[in-house]
Amino acid sequence: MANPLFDALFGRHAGSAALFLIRADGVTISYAEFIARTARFAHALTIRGLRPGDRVAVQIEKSPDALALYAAAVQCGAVFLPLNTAYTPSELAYFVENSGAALFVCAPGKAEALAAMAERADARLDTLGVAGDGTLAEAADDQPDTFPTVARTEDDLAAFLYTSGTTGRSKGAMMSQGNLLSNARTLAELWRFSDRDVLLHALPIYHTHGLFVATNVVALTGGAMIFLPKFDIDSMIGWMPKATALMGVPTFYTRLLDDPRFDRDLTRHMRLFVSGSAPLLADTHRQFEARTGHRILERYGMTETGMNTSNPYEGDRRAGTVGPPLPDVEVRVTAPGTEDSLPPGEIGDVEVRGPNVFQGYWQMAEKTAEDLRPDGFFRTGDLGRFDADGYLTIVGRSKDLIISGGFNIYPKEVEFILDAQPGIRESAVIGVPHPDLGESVLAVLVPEQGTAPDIPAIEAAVGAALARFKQPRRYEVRAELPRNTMGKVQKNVLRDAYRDAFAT
Ligand code: MCA
Ligand code: AMP
Repeated sequence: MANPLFDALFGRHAGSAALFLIRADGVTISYAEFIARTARFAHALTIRGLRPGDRVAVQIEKSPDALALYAAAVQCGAVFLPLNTAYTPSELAYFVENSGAALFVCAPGKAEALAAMAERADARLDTLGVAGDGTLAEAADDQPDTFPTVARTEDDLAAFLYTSGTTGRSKGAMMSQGNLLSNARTLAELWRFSDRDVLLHALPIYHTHGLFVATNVVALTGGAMIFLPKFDIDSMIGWMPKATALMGVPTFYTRLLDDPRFDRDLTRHMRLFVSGSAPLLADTHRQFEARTGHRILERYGMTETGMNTSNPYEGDRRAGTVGPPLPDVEVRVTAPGTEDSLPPGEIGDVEVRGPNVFQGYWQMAEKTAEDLRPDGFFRTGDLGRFDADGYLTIVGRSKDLIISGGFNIYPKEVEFILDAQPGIRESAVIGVPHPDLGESVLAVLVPEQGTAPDIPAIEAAVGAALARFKQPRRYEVRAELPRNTMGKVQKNVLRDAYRDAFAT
């Protein structure tokens, strides 16, 4: 029976001896082996009682088994909910509870610490490690290596990805099979992926970039991936000769450029370098070309929409721009507060419509209605402008968001913790330029009059509550926050004041 996403990505390769994954230790996994492992996991999920439409939340380290769990969720019609491995138990509790996950899969070493949370959320707890270990792997091991794929349509949900907002808690962006499939097809064609490609994969697989852009595009076209646990400069340099393409966040490219081994000879055979998730400095783009002769292809996307625009494969890849809209995606730049498109050259709100745009936020009809217009355009919260020839440039954000090394941090979430600390009257969290991460987190604290904040105690409280990447890397103390006449905190004034805080 048909399951469009599973059939297109995995089902079509059943029995194929072609290479799919190359692990960091050199061990290879063919499509046939991967699909057999997937089937075993699909049986294990079914035995656990997971039914089509049920959510399976996972916080596990990157591994071929972790990827097979994604494929298995798709095969049995479940909704896959991947979670950042850095999230703390209190962050996780929200996602597992809010999604109503029937099953929560974590790393074996974390099971003890997370058991009570899973129980409170009424989710069954299983574990999956990187060495074929864990309770879910054990349940899968002796299952059959084929599984009757559960029928789905393109409108059925395939994944939830949580994304924060400028106010309130994180929202579960509901992605349908059709959302993921249309985007993978469009990108594969535009970027000319084929079964001859070998993608150097060093991104995490709990975000759109590493999972849906990288993995889906490669699986759709029958190529292979060098599947590294994380970005490590020596492994990147060591494996580059075996790859044809790389997808990364801008930090990947600045780190590669910082290494003298990364040169024209090492990259001569490469077909494509793609960058996204955060702005790539035009300067990095130029340095990259001068060093390697390759022009990085920059594209632009979001969790709620997948990819929206891309510089061309053939033709001008323009530094500092994110290229024209994808062939099946409409992008408009509107005058703030209106639905009126602005002419080229004028800066406004970037809005997106197409088969890539998500189905709404899980159980948040009001938030969905705020961001998704009745005519189908999604308000991205990014500010941009079109050139006369249709290239989009992202010039900033109307949403209060920090992007550090490709990870999103919503200041409100950090300020909420800081404001609750003893002796703190209020706080403002901002992103300031950082040479390695693009932006880094700086907190401005306003203490109660006559007190000095206890920074180590504040750091400890923040550390217990928030993933490491969200924690401020620097604290500044001020008597008050700059405010405009409406009383709104002027974060731009703070960003200017601390612009050089992380300069080297
Ligand atoms: C790790 N750390 C970070 C970050 N990553 N701190 C701030 N920002 C980060 N991005 C912290 C760790 O907690 C640790 O803290 C220290 O930095 C070193 O950790 P390590 O694991 O060695 O990190 P790293 O190797 O330096 O990692 C940096 C990285 C990684 C390679 C840039 O963060 C990364 O792979 N980022 C990619 C994110 C991504 O895939 N984004 C796509 C989402 P300490 O030592 O102090 O304890 S956006 C998306 O999907 C949209 C749709 C799109 O358009 O693509
Ligand atoms: P996320 O919510 O994790 O999906 O992050 C999406 C946000 O990342 C977008 O709304 C943009 O602000 C930013 N982003 C992604 N790609 C680019 C890019 N190429 N240039 C500038 N910003 C980008």
